[in-house]
Amino acid sequence: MRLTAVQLREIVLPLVEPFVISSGRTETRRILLLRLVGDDGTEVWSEGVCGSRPNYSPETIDTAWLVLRQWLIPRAMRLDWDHPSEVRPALEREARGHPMAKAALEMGCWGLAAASAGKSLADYLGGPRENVEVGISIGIQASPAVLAAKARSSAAQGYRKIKLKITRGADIDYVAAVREALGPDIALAVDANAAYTLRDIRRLAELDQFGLTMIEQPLAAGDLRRHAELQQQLETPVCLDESVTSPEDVEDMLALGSGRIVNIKPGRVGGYQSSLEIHRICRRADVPVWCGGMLESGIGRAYNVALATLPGFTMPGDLSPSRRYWARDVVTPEWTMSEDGLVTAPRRIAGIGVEVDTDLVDSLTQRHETVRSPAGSPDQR
Ligand code: OSB
Ligand code: MG
Repeated sequence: MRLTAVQLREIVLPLVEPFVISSGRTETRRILLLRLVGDDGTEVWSEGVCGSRPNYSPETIDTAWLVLRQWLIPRAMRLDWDHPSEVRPALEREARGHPMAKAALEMGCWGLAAASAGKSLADYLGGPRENVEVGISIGIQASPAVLAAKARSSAAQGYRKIKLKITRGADIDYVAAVREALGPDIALAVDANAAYTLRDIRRLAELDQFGLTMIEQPLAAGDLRRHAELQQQLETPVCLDESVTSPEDVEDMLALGSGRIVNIKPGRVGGYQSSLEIHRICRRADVPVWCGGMLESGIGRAYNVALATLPGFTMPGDLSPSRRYWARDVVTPEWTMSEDGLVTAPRRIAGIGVEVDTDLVDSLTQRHETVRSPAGSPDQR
């Protein structure tokens, strides 16, 4: 397969309610979409997970646009691949870093391969799970009481895991109110998005009393050694999110003891090939993984849901239905969740498994640019 054209698009989608994490607030999502065309005429959409500000990761939608247009797309176009697993090594040789930009393109190549083979993404990946358990990620709220009310309504909707965003100054009281409101049985987790330092160790240890499933990314992304020190002093399992951008990061986490659970966001770790490797490493080490989210549109969600059908994804993913994010999603049908908190991986339509509403995408498009393959023969490396 060779790429003949890749279109970059930026669309703007307003969230139905603002989403607040320790490092910032999002009201409207600027989303990077790619439309890939293969030399057999197959077309597919993919999505980048980068935000508009570098508050979660160093990448933004603008850095991804630049590196995709200038380096990654031209490099991928020189490749004639038999299998999409060949794309990642070429992109890694071409550019250091920029895993989110790479993921948007690399996953699109997997989508293209699946579509070209007449298979759904889940079938192409070989994921056996029909339904995937869904958890909700609730942003920081104005008070413990407001948060508890939101958590209660989420539990009533069927979510299998409730994850609360926390930060310094909005942690213990908030978690206490939710545990009190929901009772001891529901899976409850917290996500600090790197808000703490090792000096907060005693405060973080107070969270042990709530029987949390995990504390996600308490410390800074690069703090693998410090996470190990923290994990030794906590009963609550540490889950890494921002710290993991490659399979090597997971090997380091395991060697150091920096955590016991991994949040795999394919869009954060460079794409599917990297995600499959992380999944394999974690299965071998008996470390549970789950699929995180980045407020994706229905396009990015398709890639996440398909990945989460793999056997190592044993914990509920941040794979909420379209309505939790958008008044209207860009795909048909929209993503839904059953009353008992499951999302089904679509297997009837080849490729990403849902149709993209291109009229809606057009009307939301802020800018677009198409990179076309120059005439000439591809190289094989
Ligand atoms: O840390 O998991 C995170 C959203 C934006 C940036 C970081 C995170 C999140 C979420 C949202 O938790 C999960 C979702 O998409 O539902
Ligand atoms: Mg997180």
